Amino acid sequence: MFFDKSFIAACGLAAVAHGHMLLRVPAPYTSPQLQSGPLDPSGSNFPCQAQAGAAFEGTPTEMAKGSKQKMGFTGSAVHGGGSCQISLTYDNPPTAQSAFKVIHSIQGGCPARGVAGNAGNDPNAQAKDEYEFTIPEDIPAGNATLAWSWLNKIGNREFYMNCAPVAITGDGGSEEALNALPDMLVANIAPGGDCKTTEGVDIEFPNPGKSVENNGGNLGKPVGNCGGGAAAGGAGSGAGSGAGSGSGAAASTPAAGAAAATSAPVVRGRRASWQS
Ligand SMILES: [Cu+2]
Repeated sequence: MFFDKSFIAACGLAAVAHGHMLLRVPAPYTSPQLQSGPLDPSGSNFPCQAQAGAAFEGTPTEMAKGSKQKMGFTGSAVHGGGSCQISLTYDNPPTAQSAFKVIHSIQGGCPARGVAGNAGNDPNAQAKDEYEFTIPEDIPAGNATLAWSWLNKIGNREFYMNCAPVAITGDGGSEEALNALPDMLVANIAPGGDCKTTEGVDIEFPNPGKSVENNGGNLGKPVGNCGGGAAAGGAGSGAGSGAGSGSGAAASTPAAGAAAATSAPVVRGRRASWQS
């Protein structure tokens, strides 16, 4: 049937019928304007729904290190939930080579807890569920991009990613602590290599990090070469010592141009598997 359940649940086919979920809090970038729907399978708008010719613009939300923050959404096409991550990069603007470091993982029940299918059909509705996360104390201050990534449970195999400009404030912090966080899991699109999710499974992240909300559900690992989501500290002594020797001056100012240039190649090296 034209309107059977699987058709309705398939984002790619039913975009007109239901719209999709959009990040509401923290305030997303105003440019590029958020598009309704998952990222293109080719990765052409990875990360953050990047668009050729559209600069990343928006007023950063200030977030103090150690503070509790809230994440919320607009829309009702929650696709049975799934699993989400909240990640940061200090690259301005974020690029396909940026390392997004995970500060919180939600396994099952995101962006809606306890919903089997969709939560209605109003793309403009404020989603009921909100999620709390903490800005780590030990990461650097600076302007950053916060990413919400979502691997939906029901429907087409997709990768959603909306981003928000944030200003991390507070003293101290180190690039080493940032680099030790896991890399954001990318699946179902070209930048994720052959890493895929399975319909009906709430993705259990290979490396969710230390801050995790577990909502149960049908947890299971992604399939394919998903990189293990290894923390930077475990990436090998070569990369570790390289970062250390090159980043002594960069540790407290990752957003500064010179510091970012010093650290970026090390980070990129870790993500190179899907680029080659
Ligand atoms: Cu959708």
